[in-house]
Amino acid sequence: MLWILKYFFEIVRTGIFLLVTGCRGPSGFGSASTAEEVTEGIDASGLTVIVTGGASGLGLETARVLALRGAHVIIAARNLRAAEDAKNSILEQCRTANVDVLKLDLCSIQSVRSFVESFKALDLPLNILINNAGVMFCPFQLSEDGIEAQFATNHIGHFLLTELLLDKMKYTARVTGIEGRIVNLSSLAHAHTYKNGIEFDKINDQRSYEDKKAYGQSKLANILHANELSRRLKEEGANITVNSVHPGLIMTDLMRHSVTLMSKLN
Ligand SMILES: NC(=O)c1ccc[n+]([C@@H]2O[C@H](COP(=O)([O-])OP(=O)(O)OC[C@H]3O[C@@H](n4cnc5c(N)ncnc54)[C@H](OP(=O)(O)O)[C@@H]3O)[C@@H](O)[C@H]2O)c1
Ligand SMILES: *C1O[C@H](CO)[C@@H](O)[C@H](O)[C@H]1NC(C)=O
Ligand SMILES: *[C@@H]1O[C@H](CO)[C@@H](O)[C@H](O)[C@H]1NC(C)=O
Repeated sequence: MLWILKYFFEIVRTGIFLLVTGCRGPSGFGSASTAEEVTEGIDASGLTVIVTGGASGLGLETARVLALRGAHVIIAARNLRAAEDAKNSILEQCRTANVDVLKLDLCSIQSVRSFVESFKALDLPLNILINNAGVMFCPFQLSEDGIEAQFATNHIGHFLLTELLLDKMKYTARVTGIEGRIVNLSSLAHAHTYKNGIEFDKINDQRSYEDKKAYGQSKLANILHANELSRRLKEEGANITVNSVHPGLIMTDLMRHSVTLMSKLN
């Protein structure tokens, strides 16, 4: 009997209850709230935002609604055609939207570096960085830098991207007096990882690779990184907050490698 209570308490405590029921949390919003509702009345004009993976799924909705609120949105995507389509679909709904597309393949260190160069060449401020792009449960594969693909895309690429953009973000926060934001899209899946959490010695080891645990590992790295960076920025007195979020369970292309989840779509 006690374990039922304990289990129930756990569901409430971890927010799964709110997630499934759509009940509103302390913020006044719940999992049933839309991005438009959450940002209603917010004037984001004057803010510049980078959304990685902004050409589809959650990233596209994020880019769309931020643009709707007046932000200058940079869609960072590896597939430029999809990104141009995304940009046009946003413009169709909102003629005045300010959206740009820049090439970024997070699975490539070289590509992350050239993205940052192109972005800096635009000479824009940077207020918000949304580390959203991700892959899930893909078969074992090494990036061109020899790193396992989920870890390379979900964590290493974003790690480097954030590092390279941090000066720009600190500068923007300082001269504008507006708090900067870094958001990492993590997942509840961070709790489902290898026995030792992050297997530092085996990240690129095909023999011990398990697609789901490797995803959890990369998502755990997202959270740990957000926590540590947040701590350091606070210590430095930089006016930038760092958060990681679990966005809920949404049927997007992310499920392309998961037969079980895909079958729920039909
Ligand atoms: N959907 C959920 O239920 C859920 C739950 C928990 C966490 N999340 C997290 O939420 C984030 C967004 O997921 P989503 O559901 O919106 O998935 P999605 O629809 O598959 O979108 C992911 C985006 O990331 C891009 N991407 C993948 N690899 C990339 C790379 N190497 N370089 C640049 N872009 C790359 C994809 O581009 P391509 O189309 O070119 O591949 C796509 O635009 C992910 O970080 C995911 O882990 C989602
Ligand atoms: C998440 O958070 C920190 C701080 O934003 C960043 O440096 C790191 O690269 C991000 N981690 C990811 C996406 O793995
Ligand atoms: C930090 O950001 C907040 C919110 O934008 C702002 O009110 C505050 O004045 C900023 N602080 C500094 C020291 O710039």
